[in-house]
Amino acid sequence: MNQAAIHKILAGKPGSKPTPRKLTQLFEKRRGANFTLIQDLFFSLYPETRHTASFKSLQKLLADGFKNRPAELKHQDLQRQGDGNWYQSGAWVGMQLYVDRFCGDLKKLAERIPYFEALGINFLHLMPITKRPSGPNDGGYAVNSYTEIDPRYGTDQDFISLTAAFREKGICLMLDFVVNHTSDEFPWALEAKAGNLKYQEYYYTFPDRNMPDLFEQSLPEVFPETSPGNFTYCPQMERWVMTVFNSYQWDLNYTNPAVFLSMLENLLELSNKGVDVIRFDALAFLWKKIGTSSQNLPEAHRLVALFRLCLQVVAPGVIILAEAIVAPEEIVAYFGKGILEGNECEIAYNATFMACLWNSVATKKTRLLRQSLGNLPPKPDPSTWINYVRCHDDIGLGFDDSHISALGWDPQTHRRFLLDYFCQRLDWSPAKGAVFMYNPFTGDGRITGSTASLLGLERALEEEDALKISSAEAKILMLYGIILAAPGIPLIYAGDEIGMLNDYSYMEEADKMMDSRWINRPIHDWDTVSGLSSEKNHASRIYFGLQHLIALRKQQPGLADVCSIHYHDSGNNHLLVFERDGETDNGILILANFDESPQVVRTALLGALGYMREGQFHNLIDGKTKKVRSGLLELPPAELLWLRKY
Ligand code: OTU
Repeated sequence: MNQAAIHKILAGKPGSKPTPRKLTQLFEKRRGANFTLIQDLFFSLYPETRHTASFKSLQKLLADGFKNRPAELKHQDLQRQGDGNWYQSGAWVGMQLYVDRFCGDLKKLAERIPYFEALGINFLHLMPITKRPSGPNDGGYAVNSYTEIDPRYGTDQDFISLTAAFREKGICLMLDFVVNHTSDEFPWALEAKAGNLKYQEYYYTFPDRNMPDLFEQSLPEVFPETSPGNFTYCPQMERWVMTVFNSYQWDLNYTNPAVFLSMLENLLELSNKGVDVIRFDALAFLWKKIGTSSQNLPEAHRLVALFRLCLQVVAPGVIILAEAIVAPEEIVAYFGKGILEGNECEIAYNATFMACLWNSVATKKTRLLRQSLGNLPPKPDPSTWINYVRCHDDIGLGFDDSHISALGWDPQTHRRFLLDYFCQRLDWSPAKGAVFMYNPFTGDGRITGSTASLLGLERALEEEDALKISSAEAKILMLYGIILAAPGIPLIYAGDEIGMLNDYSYMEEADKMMDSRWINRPIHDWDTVSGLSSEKNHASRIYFGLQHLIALRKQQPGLADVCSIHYHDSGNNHLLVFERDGETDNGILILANFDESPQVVRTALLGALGYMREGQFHNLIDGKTKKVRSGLLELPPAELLWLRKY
């Protein structure tokens, strides 16, 4: 049983409106229940603080955090401790967006709530909105503040009002906590540059290249094209500073307990503003050790669990998403293992699923997907996935090499093929993507581009080829129809709902031109939105198709996270076939054809699984029951079926 489950028992049945006294009692209980674990984790990371006041400071932060938490949020916390885990409901459908590029600012975003409601979106990930440097800032992932709203988005008050409006409408809000690094203009960095030794210890700084060179022997590079190496020389400080990401993103030194405590304070403050899900950015990188890749180290896990257990004492309704785009089994580890099982992050990005979907698009085959996902270690019960097709970052090809080899493919050559397929190096490929961060030494590269452009819509529109346009539309809806049926929270990338293409304008902006991820961060096309009308053009067909799938998903109890998933081998490698909640009457069988030609599946399989009776099957998507006369059911290219159980 994880700590959250213990808290549920301690909280008992939520009364209608608990008194402040009762709320405080519950806080004390949670603090008591988490105390030993918090203490253990803290002293295991910071053994030298045993005889100092650090642990007392931590306790005070928790008490202050609770005191400052608005009563409304305390009540919401208690409601969320009711039956089940609120984030595992099948009713959540998310969207990720840049506020400025989507609609301008926070006030205007509040006015767009009807747009979200119409599509069925009730979970929003807003890309960073706090203060950042005016020059290059990695889309806000270089932070000057963890809690103050950047004036371009509005005021702190606008933000508080927005969170209140979201609460009223039942919209869940996710924001980033850029936990691994600050910008080089963050107050601590400015102090460090000015020679303040205390703050130099907030980062990894070194007087010469000795330590950096030792680290470099085993540290991979995240942005080899724009920010090679992992250290940057700071002339003001006359020291080298660790910068694993961009040179202006300084890695925080979590071996210093003061850093943990200050960041905990920031985390609690952010949560108290009414954020529901906190996205822990780049959390795999939190602990550094010479001789290792400094990713996914056990200390990083303990640190995340420590943040989590502290946050839970103050705000049990707030949960954490792991942004760990790492090897499949390493991702699952962020749900917590051993004594930390279910005590680390509640949600993680299902990056393996995403990468395998794109692999299936290029190869038109599904075995790698089935094998990779079928072989994943099971996630703990109280955790869930975010399933997505595209996000603001690149598509990393993070498959397990052994799975690629098992298919008889050479991993290196296969990755090269995927880059060629998506990044315009093969004449016959419909995809129009771009390479991100090609590393000539390792041959590694990642892929970027919008969903629609990667699936051929851009090229098809250029060629004015109606058949190719409809093929691209079908692929978009097929991929989204798959993630909408997968266990977890589906997350739509804003713009995909109207089939937005690559945006090449970044090439003209000095602070963006080197970062091809901007190709998929478009300015939302409201003209297209206002022209949406049933079946008229590609944007309309995608939008209404997606709207229909979202509504359908919410009606199907069998698609909630807690329901089982089972991948079936249909004998046809072009088809992805998986079943949700198959043990019950709510069972749904999902079939998708990744090939460019029609493909067949044996009706005997559908019958044996309970999705066919007397030669008939019922497809929930078009609401039709059809009869199959032969022993084979044929799926046209990019066809998606959600079959109802008989
Ligand atoms: C995250 O991604 C963010 O999503 C990016 O937008 C940021 O640039 C970055 O952190 C720095 O804040 O390197 O290319 O293996 O892939 O954490 C994306 C994990 C990234 C990394 C991921 C990172």
